[in-house]
Amino acid sequence: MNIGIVCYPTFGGSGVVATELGKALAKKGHRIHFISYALPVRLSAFEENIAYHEVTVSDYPLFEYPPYELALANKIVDVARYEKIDLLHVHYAIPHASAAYFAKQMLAAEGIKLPFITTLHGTDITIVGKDPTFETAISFSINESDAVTAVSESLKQDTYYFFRKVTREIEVIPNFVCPEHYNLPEAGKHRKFYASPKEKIMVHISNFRKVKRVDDVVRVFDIVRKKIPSRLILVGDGPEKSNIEKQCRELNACNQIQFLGKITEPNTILAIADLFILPSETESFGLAALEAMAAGSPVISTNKGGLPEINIQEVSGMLSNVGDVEEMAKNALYILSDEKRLTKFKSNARKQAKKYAIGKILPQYEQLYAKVVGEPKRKV
Ligand code: GMT
Repeated sequence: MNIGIVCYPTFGGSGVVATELGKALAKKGHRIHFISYALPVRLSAFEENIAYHEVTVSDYPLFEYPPYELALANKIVDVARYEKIDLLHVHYAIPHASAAYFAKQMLAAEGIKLPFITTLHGTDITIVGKDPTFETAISFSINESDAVTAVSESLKQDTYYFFRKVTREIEVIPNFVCPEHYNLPEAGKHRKFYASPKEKIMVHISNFRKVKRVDDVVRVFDIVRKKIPSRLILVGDGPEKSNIEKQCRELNACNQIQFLGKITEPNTILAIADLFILPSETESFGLAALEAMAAGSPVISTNKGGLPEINIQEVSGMLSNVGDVEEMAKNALYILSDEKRLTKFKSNARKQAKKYAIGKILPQYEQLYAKVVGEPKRKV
């Protein structure tokens, strides 16, 4: 199949899922056209069957807000016309679903059919999308999609709850990992650069937005480090970063906390993690937690959104209420303080992640693509 994929090119989970999905589809012989405003971060090397089409937006001085959505719709039309794509798959509703709808209408006027699938990722529904500024447009473009998927059951329910006008059936296709990316026995030799053999390593990866509650990560670590020799590695960057640096200084913990920024291969850090911590306010899925599990790291997380669907209490990790730093620290100490228990949690985490191996999830997307392309055309 000839498939267009629209996504954000950044480090966020939706862009990562879209890129890894496209790469896996390309390996199976599909021709993939990524459409975005920059090269997706996980698409750094040449890959067979993959093309990249950049959306450029006019910087005419009149535009205080450059019309990205219009430029994107135009690019989709261009790619569909000349590359003859069979199907468009957009990741993250805003503004990708409405741009896809607009492109579909423009193409229909030329007699070209372009069905599109919208995958909802999380904040496009739970934070940004439910903002009244977007609500009507989001509901409309979800309803007009030829198929809609959500990355967890929780996100599907949230969509119906926040968007009362959404009537479209939503299929849950969970996020996935490529287990071989996380099997890095060689990475262990880097451990000595981050911790002594006696110290445990806790890791957190995020975009440092408020919703991630990175301050709770540091507060949990501050309790843990007083009981067990340990280090904290923080991966990623974002608006809260300088507050977190300040917090580390105030706690006198800078010697034990390392900020690595936006590294492109977090799997090498996850390979040396003893514990991953994700205390988010909400998380539609928590791809970072799944990646950590795939690398054999148990997860301390909150119990909100889709997290309980992937992190299983007392199996792959432990879950707590949002903000319950004391309990999260108690759970972290419970896992880290006993070697046998830690080993068991690590092996359980790997097993749990294998349920989300790409080999199991990819066919679900392929079946959906076949259904959408084969289906009689919905109203144009
Ligand atoms: O977490 C973010 O703010 C980024 C966002 C994104 O678009 O990348 O993440 C969302 O999508 C991921 C991939 O499906 C999910 O794993 C994250 O849980 C979800 N984030 C939230 O729901 C906060």
